[in-house]
Amino acid sequence: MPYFIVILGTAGSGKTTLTATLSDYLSYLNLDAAIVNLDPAAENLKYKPDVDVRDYVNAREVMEKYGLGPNGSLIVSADLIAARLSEISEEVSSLKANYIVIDTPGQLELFAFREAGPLIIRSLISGQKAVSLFLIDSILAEDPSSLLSSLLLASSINLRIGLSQINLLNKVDLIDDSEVKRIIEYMENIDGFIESLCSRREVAILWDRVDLEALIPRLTVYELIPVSATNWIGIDELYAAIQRVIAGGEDYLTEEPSPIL
Ligand SMILES: Nc1nc2c(ncn2[C@@H]2O[C@H](COP(=O)(O)OP(=O)(O)OP(=O)(O)O)[C@@H](O)[C@H]2O)c(=O)[nH]1
Ligand SMILES: [Mg+2]
Repeated sequence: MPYFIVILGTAGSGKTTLTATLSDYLSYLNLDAAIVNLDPAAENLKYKPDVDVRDYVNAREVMEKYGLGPNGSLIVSADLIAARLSEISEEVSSLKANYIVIDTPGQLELFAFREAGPLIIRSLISGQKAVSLFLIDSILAEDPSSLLSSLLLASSINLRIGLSQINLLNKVDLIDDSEVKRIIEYMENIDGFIESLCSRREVAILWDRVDLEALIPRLTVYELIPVSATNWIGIDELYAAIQRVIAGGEDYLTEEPSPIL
Protein backbone atom coordinates (compact mmCIF):
# COMPACT_ATOMS: atom_id res chain seq x y z
CA MET A 1 0.00 0.00 0.00
CA PRO A 2 1.49 3.36 -0.95
CA TYR A 3 1.74 6.33 1.37
CA PHE A 4 0.42 9.63 0.07
CA ILE A 5 2.11 12.99 0.55
CA VAL A 6 -0.09 15.92 -0.45
CA ILE A 7 1.76 19.19 -1.06
CA LEU A 8 -0.28 22.34 -0.37
CA GLY A 9 0.55 26.01 -0.13
CA THR A 10 -0.22 29.44 -1.49
CA ALA A 11 0.69 30.40 -5.08
CA GLY A 12 4.44 30.36 -5.61
CA SER A 13 5.25 28.93 -2.17
CA GLY A 14 7.30 26.13 -3.78
CA LYS A 15 4.87 23.18 -4.10
CA THR A 16 6.11 22.02 -7.50
CA THR A 17 9.77 22.43 -6.56
CA LEU A 18 9.28 20.49 -3.31
CA THR A 19 7.39 17.75 -5.16
CA ALA A 20 10.43 17.27 -7.42
CA THR A 21 12.91 17.48 -4.51
CA LEU A 22 10.98 15.03 -2.34
CA SER A 23 10.63 12.56 -5.17
CA ASP A 24 14.41 12.77 -5.90
CA TYR A 25 15.12 12.37 -2.19
CA LEU A 26 12.92 9.26 -1.92
CA SER A 27 14.58 7.77 -5.01
CA TYR A 28 17.96 8.49 -3.42
CA LEU A 29 16.76 6.40 -0.44
CA ASN A 30 15.93 3.62 -2.94
CA LEU A 31 12.21 4.10 -2.42
CA ASP A 32 9.84 4.19 -5.37
CA ALA A 33 8.14 7.55 -5.60
CA ALA A 34 5.37 8.32 -8.06
CA ILE A 35 4.14 11.84 -8.74
CA VAL A 36 0.62 13.03 -9.44
CA ASN A 37 0.21 16.50 -10.91
CA LEU A 38 -3.19 17.93 -9.95
CA ASP A 39 -2.55 21.39 -11.39
CA PRO A 40 -4.51 21.74 -14.67
CA ALA A 41 -2.75 25.08 -15.32
CA ALA A 42 0.83 23.86 -14.78
CA GLU A 43 3.18 25.07 -17.50
CA ASN A 44 6.76 24.04 -16.76
CA LEU A 45 6.86 21.14 -14.36
CA LYS A 46 10.20 20.34 -12.74
CA TYR A 47 9.40 16.63 -12.76
CA LYS A 48 7.87 14.02 -15.00
CA PRO A 49 4.43 13.19 -13.55
CA ASP A 50 3.28 9.55 -13.48
CA VAL A 51 -0.32 10.75 -13.51
CA ASP A 52 -1.04 14.15 -15.00
CA VAL A 53 -4.43 15.80 -14.58
CA ARG A 54 -3.71 17.84 -17.74
CA ASP A 55 -4.25 14.63 -19.72
CA TYR A 56 -7.87 14.91 -18.59
CA VAL A 57 -8.44 18.67 -18.18
CA ASN A 58 -6.28 21.53 -19.38
CA ALA A 59 -7.03 24.93 -17.82
CA ARG A 60 -5.84 26.84 -20.91
CA GLU A 61 -8.20 24.88 -23.18
CA VAL A 62 -11.05 25.36 -20.70
CA MET A 63 -10.35 29.11 -20.72
CA GLU A 64 -10.61 29.28 -24.51
CA LYS A 65 -13.53 26.89 -24.88
CA TYR A 66 -15.75 28.63 -22.32
CA GLY A 67 -14.41 32.19 -22.78
CA LEU A 68 -13.25 32.40 -19.15
CA GLY A 69 -10.53 34.29 -17.32
CA PRO A 70 -7.74 32.44 -15.50
CA ASN A 71 -9.59 32.06 -12.17
CA GLY A 72 -12.93 31.13 -13.74
CA SER A 73 -11.10 28.54 -15.80
CA LEU A 74 -9.52 27.03 -12.67
CA ILE A 75 -12.90 26.75 -10.95
CA VAL A 76 -14.47 25.04 -13.97
CA SER A 77 -11.36 22.85 -14.39
CA ALA A 78 -11.64 21.62 -10.78
CA ASP A 79 -15.26 20.68 -11.40
CA LEU A 80 -14.35 18.93 -14.67
CA ILE A 81 -11.59 17.02 -12.84
CA ALA A 82 -14.12 16.00 -10.17
CA ALA A 83 -16.39 14.73 -12.96
CA ARG A 84 -13.60 12.43 -14.24
CA LEU A 85 -12.47 11.40 -10.79
CA SER A 86 -13.16 7.70 -11.13
CA GLU A 87 -10.82 7.43 -14.15
CA ILE A 88 -8.09 9.50 -12.47
CA SER A 89 -8.41 7.57 -9.20
CA GLU A 90 -8.14 4.32 -11.12
CA GLU A 91 -4.94 5.51 -12.79
CA VAL A 92 -3.51 6.54 -9.41
CA SER A 93 -4.50 3.27 -7.75
CA SER A 94 -2.64 1.34 -10.47
CA LEU A 95 0.66 3.05 -9.57
CA LYS A 96 3.22 0.75 -8.00
CA ALA A 97 5.14 2.95 -5.58
CA ASN A 98 6.09 3.25 -1.92
CA TYR A 99 5.14 6.92 -1.91
CA ILE A 100 2.79 8.92 -4.08
CA VAL A 101 3.53 12.64 -3.98
CA ILE A 102 0.63 14.88 -5.04
CA ASP A 103 1.35 18.39 -6.35
CA THR A 104 -1.70 20.67 -6.07
CA PRO A 105 -2.84 23.75 -8.03
CA GLY A 106 -1.32 27.18 -7.47
CA GLN A 107 -4.54 28.96 -6.52
CA LEU A 108 -4.97 27.32 -3.14
CA GLU A 109 -8.22 29.10 -2.30
CA LEU A 110 -9.86 27.89 -5.52
CA PHE A 111 -8.78 24.33 -4.75
CA ALA A 112 -9.10 23.89 -1.00
CA PHE A 113 -12.01 26.18 -0.16
CA ARG A 114 -14.35 24.90 -2.84
CA GLU A 115 -15.98 21.49 -2.83
CA ALA A 116 -13.98 19.83 -5.60
CA GLY A 117 -10.47 20.04 -4.06
CA PRO A 118 -11.05 18.08 -0.83
CA LEU A 119 -13.26 15.64 -2.77
CA ILE A 120 -10.47 14.96 -5.29
CA ILE A 121 -7.89 14.42 -2.52
CA ARG A 122 -10.21 12.07 -0.60
CA SER A 123 -10.94 10.06 -3.70
CA LEU A 124 -7.29 9.67 -4.72
CA ILE A 125 -6.16 8.66 -1.24
CA SER A 126 -9.16 6.42 -0.76
CA GLY A 127 -8.61 5.73 2.95
CA GLN A 128 -4.89 4.94 2.68
CA LYS A 129 -2.24 6.54 4.86
CA ALA A 130 -1.51 10.11 4.00
CA VAL A 131 0.08 13.29 5.25
CA SER A 132 -0.30 16.83 3.98
CA LEU A 133 2.52 19.36 3.88
CA PHE A 134 1.58 23.03 4.02
CA LEU A 135 4.23 25.40 2.69
CA ILE A 136 4.73 28.81 4.22
CA ASP A 137 7.04 31.16 2.33
CA SER A 138 9.83 32.34 4.69
CA ILE A 139 9.54 35.87 3.38
CA LEU A 140 5.92 35.90 4.64
CA ALA A 141 6.89 34.59 8.06
CA GLU A 142 9.46 37.17 9.12
CA ASP A 143 6.89 39.62 10.42
CA PRO A 144 4.97 38.23 13.46
CA SER A 145 1.50 39.27 12.27
CA SER A 146 2.24 37.85 8.85
CA LEU A 147 3.41 34.59 10.49
CA LEU A 148 0.13 34.55 12.45
CA SER A 149 -1.92 34.95 9.27
CA SER A 150 0.05 32.13 7.59
CA LEU A 151 -0.59 29.88 10.60
CA LEU A 152 -4.31 30.73 10.52
CA LEU A 153 -4.39 29.82 6.84
CA ALA A 154 -2.48 26.58 7.54
CA SER A 155 -5.04 25.65 10.18
CA SER A 156 -7.90 26.54 7.88
CA ILE A 157 -6.47 24.33 5.13
CA ASN A 158 -6.07 21.51 7.64
CA LEU A 159 -9.75 21.88 8.49
CA ARG A 160 -10.69 21.61 4.79
CA ILE A 161 -8.37 18.76 3.79
CA GLY A 162 -8.63 16.79 7.04
CA LEU A 163 -5.28 15.00 6.89
CA SER A 164 -2.52 15.00 9.46
CA GLN A 165 -0.56 18.07 8.50
CA ILE A 166 3.03 19.23 8.82
CA ASN A 167 3.75 22.89 8.19
CA LEU A 168 6.95 23.79 6.37
CA LEU A 169 8.81 27.06 6.44
CA ASN A 170 10.07 26.94 2.84
CA LYS A 171 12.76 29.01 1.11
CA VAL A 172 14.82 29.39 4.30
CA ASP A 173 17.83 29.97 2.04
CA LEU A 174 16.35 33.42 1.37
CA ILE A 175 16.40 34.66 4.98
CA ASP A 176 19.11 34.87 7.67
CA ASP A 177 19.66 31.86 9.92
CA SER A 178 18.95 34.12 12.93
CA GLU A 179 15.50 34.89 11.45
CA VAL A 180 14.76 31.18 10.96
CA LYS A 181 15.77 30.58 14.58
CA ARG A 182 13.51 33.39 15.81
CA ILE A 183 10.49 32.04 13.87
CA ILE A 184 11.02 28.50 15.20
CA GLU A 185 11.41 29.90 18.74
CA TYR A 186 8.05 31.67 18.35
CA MET A 187 6.48 28.25 17.75
CA GLU A 188 8.13 26.74 20.82
CA ASN A 189 8.09 29.72 23.16
CA ILE A 190 4.67 31.17 22.49
CA ASP A 191 5.01 33.87 25.19
CA GLY A 192 7.60 35.64 23.05
CA PHE A 193 5.32 35.30 20.01
CA ILE A 194 2.32 36.68 21.91
CA GLU A 195 4.44 39.54 23.23
CA SER A 196 5.47 40.57 19.70
CA LEU A 197 1.90 40.25 18.43
CA CYS A 198 0.49 42.41 21.22
CA SER A 199 2.63 45.30 20.06
CA ARG A 200 1.12 45.13 16.54
CA ARG A 201 -1.75 47.51 15.91
CA GLU A 202 -3.34 45.33 13.23
CA VAL A 203 -3.42 42.39 15.67
CA ALA A 204 -4.56 44.45 18.68
CA ILE A 205 -7.63 45.66 16.74
CA LEU A 206 -8.86 42.06 16.58
CA TRP A 207 -7.42 40.27 19.58
CA ASP A 208 -6.18 41.14 23.07
CA ARG A 209 -3.63 39.11 25.04
CA VAL A 210 -6.26 36.75 26.50
CA ASP A 211 -7.57 35.95 23.01
CA LEU A 212 -4.04 35.33 21.75
CA GLU A 213 -3.29 33.07 24.71
CA ALA A 214 -6.27 30.95 23.67
CA LEU A 215 -5.59 31.12 19.92
CA ILE A 216 -1.83 30.68 19.54
CA PRO A 217 -1.53 27.26 21.26
CA ARG A 218 -4.06 25.93 18.72
CA LEU A 219 -1.95 27.15 15.83
CA THR A 220 1.37 25.95 17.21
CA VAL A 221 0.39 22.29 17.70
CA TYR A 222 1.60 21.79 14.14
CA GLU A 223 5.25 21.07 13.58
CA LEU A 224 6.97 23.84 11.63
CA ILE A 225 10.03 22.52 9.84
CA PRO A 226 12.45 24.89 8.12
CA VAL A 227 13.29 23.66 4.60
CA SER A 228 14.59 24.84 1.27
CA ALA A 229 13.15 22.95 -1.67
CA THR A 230 15.85 24.32 -3.98
CA ASN A 231 18.86 23.82 -1.67
CA TRP A 232 17.69 20.57 -0.02
CA ILE A 233 17.89 22.11 3.46
CA GLY A 234 15.83 20.28 6.11
CA ILE A 235 14.72 17.45 3.81
CA ASP A 236 16.11 14.77 6.20
CA GLU A 237 14.09 16.33 9.05
CA LEU A 238 11.02 16.49 6.81
CA TYR A 239 11.36 12.83 5.88
CA ALA A 240 11.68 11.90 9.59
CA ALA A 241 8.53 13.90 10.38
CA ILE A 242 6.63 12.20 7.55
CA GLN A 243 7.72 8.84 8.99
CA ARG A 244 6.48 9.81 12.44
CA VAL A 245 3.06 10.66 11.03
CA ILE A 246 2.70 7.76 8.66
CA ALA A 247 4.16 5.11 10.95
CA GLY A 248 2.06 6.44 13.82
CA GLY A 249 -0.66 3.92 13.10
CA GLU A 250 -3.58 6.32 13.18
CA ASP A 251 -6.34 6.57 10.64
CA TYR A 252 -5.26 9.83 9.05
CA LEU A 253 -8.24 10.43 6.85
CA THR A 254 -10.93 11.31 9.30
CA GLU A 255 -13.82 13.70 9.36
CA GLU A 256 -12.11 15.61 12.15
CA PRO A 257 -8.91 17.58 11.48
CA SER A 258 -6.07 15.78 13.22
CA PRO A 259 -3.01 18.01 13.58
CA ILE A 260 0.12 16.45 14.99
CA LEU A 261 0.26 16.89 18.74
N1 LIG B 1 15.21 30.46 -3.09
C1 LIG B 1 14.26 29.53 -3.16
N2 LIG B 1 13.37 29.55 -4.16
C2 LIG B 1 12.42 28.58 -4.18
C3 LIG B 1 12.35 27.55 -3.22
N3 LIG B 1 11.31 26.74 -3.54
C4 LIG B 1 10.76 27.26 -4.66
N4 LIG B 1 11.43 28.36 -5.05
C5 LIG B 1 11.17 29.21 -6.23
O1 LIG B 1 9.90 29.80 -6.08
C6 LIG B 1 9.25 29.90 -7.36
C7 LIG B 1 7.91 29.18 -7.30
O2 LIG B 1 8.17 27.80 -7.09
P1 LIG B 1 7.14 26.67 -7.51
O3 LIG B 1 7.73 25.38 -7.07
O4 LIG B 1 6.75 26.82 -8.92
O5 LIG B 1 5.93 27.08 -6.56
P2 LIG B 1 4.43 26.57 -6.64
O6 LIG B 1 3.87 26.68 -5.26
O7 LIG B 1 4.37 25.25 -7.30
O8 LIG B 1 3.82 27.66 -7.59
P3 LIG B 1 2.35 27.64 -8.27
O9 LIG B 1 2.05 26.23 -8.66
O10 LIG B 1 2.48 28.56 -9.44
O11 LIG B 1 1.47 28.16 -7.21
C8 LIG B 1 10.22 29.29 -8.37
O12 LIG B 1 10.96 30.33 -8.96
C9 LIG B 1 11.11 28.39 -7.51
O13 LIG B 1 12.40 28.21 -8.06
C10 LIG B 1 13.33 27.56 -2.18
O14 LIG B 1 13.35 26.71 -1.28
N5 LIG B 1 14.24 28.57 -2.20
MG1 LIG C 1 3.16 24.55 -8.90
